[in-house]
Parts: sequence; C-alpha cells; structure tokens
Amino acid sequence: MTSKQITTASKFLSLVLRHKPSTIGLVLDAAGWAEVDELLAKAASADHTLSRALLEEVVETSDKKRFAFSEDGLRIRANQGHSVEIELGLPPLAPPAMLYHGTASRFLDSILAQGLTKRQRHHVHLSESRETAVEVGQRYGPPVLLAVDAHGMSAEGFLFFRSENNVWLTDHVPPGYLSVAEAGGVE
Ligand code: HQG
Repeated sequence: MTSKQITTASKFLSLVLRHKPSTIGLVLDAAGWAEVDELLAKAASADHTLSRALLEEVVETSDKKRFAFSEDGLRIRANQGHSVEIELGLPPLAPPAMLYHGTASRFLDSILAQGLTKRQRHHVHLSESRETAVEVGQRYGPPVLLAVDAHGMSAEGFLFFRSENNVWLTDHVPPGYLSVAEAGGVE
C-alpha cells in the first residue's frame, strides 16, 4: 500500500464520515458510526475502491488518529471534526489549566471581539500542545497562538470534552478567557 493511496483514502473518509456521507448514499448513526461493509460497498459503487485492509492502514497510520473502529470492528467513525449533526457521546472532563488554539493572524480581531466560535464544526478545537496549535493555525496563513484559560472557563461552568485523539472540545471561548501567547517556548 502506498502512502498516496492511504492519503487519498483518508481524505475520502473525511468527506464521507465527517461532512457529506450523502455523496455516496451513506447514513451515519447518531454517534457518527458507519457500517464498514456498507461503507465499502457504497464507496465501490461511487468508484472509490477501498478495502478493509486499507481502512485499517488509515486508522493505524493517521498521525492525528482521525478515525476509529468500534470495539467489534464492524463500524468506523471519525473521532472529531464533523460538520454533519452527530453526537460523539463524550463525557465532560476537567481540562488542564491552559489550552491552546492556533489561528491565522488575520482572524485575530474578529476572534478577540467574538471569542472562538465553532464555525462549520461542532466544537471549538483546542490543544494541550502549543506546537500542535501553531501547526493548526498555519493552515490558514501566518499563525498566531492563543492561550485559553480553561480552568477559569471550567470554574464558570463551561464544559470541555476530549476526543479519542486528544483534541479538547468546547462550545465557545468568550474573549475574556483568551490571550495572545508566544508561539515559541517549551511544550
Ligand atoms: C477561526 C484540523 C474569525 C479559527 C486541525 C480557525 C484541527 C474565527 C477557523 C481541526 C473565529 C476555523 C480544527 C471568529 C474561530 N472569527 N475566525 N470569531 N472563531 N475562528 O478548520 O480549529 O486535519 O474549522 O481560529 O488539525 O482551525 O481536520 O478549525 O482558524 O485539529 O483532522 O476559524 O482541524 O484537523 O477553522 O481546526 P477549522 P481549526 P483535521
């Protein structure tokens, strides 16, 4: 299996498991799971040849652990990042004192006015690692790193969740809990 095949399959899975299952007529359950057999059959009829082995390779090699199989291996879902309506069923969890969010500097004024909002996703995505946050921010242009006072938010009753791939999720970060942080420094 080539890394190109794996990347292509991963992008296709992001499309059908996070955003547009309807493009291949797939229906996700309330928690975002797709039946593996149904996914393989429907992908094949849409000219996307996947195999169980290729799915396993994507799940195992994904740097960000984007996808997971159910315990019995019969279903697969995206761990986070959805734009379709699903409920991941994660329990709220006490966050670390500080979390980080990387964004593009051109979004900064809007973020400092409105706070961090979910945009197309289901949650605001936050990271424990500054480095990861900067990488995420870089996708949209010259990055800026924001520190989030997660303890302060938690004390005020804001809920936090942690996805299986260690992304921290919350609904909204009001501007009062945000500060611009130094991108460098220790993890
Ligand atoms: C910004 C990737 C203006 C926000 C990454 C971000 C991550 C605002 C963009 C995961 C704003 C949304 C998520 C406001 C937020 N005004 N801009 N009030 N509030 N924004 O991609 O967090 O490859 O939906 O800062 O690694 O960047 O998909 O969210 O720049 O883990 O697995 O609006 O996606 O993972 O962008 O990234 P996104 P994100 P995957």
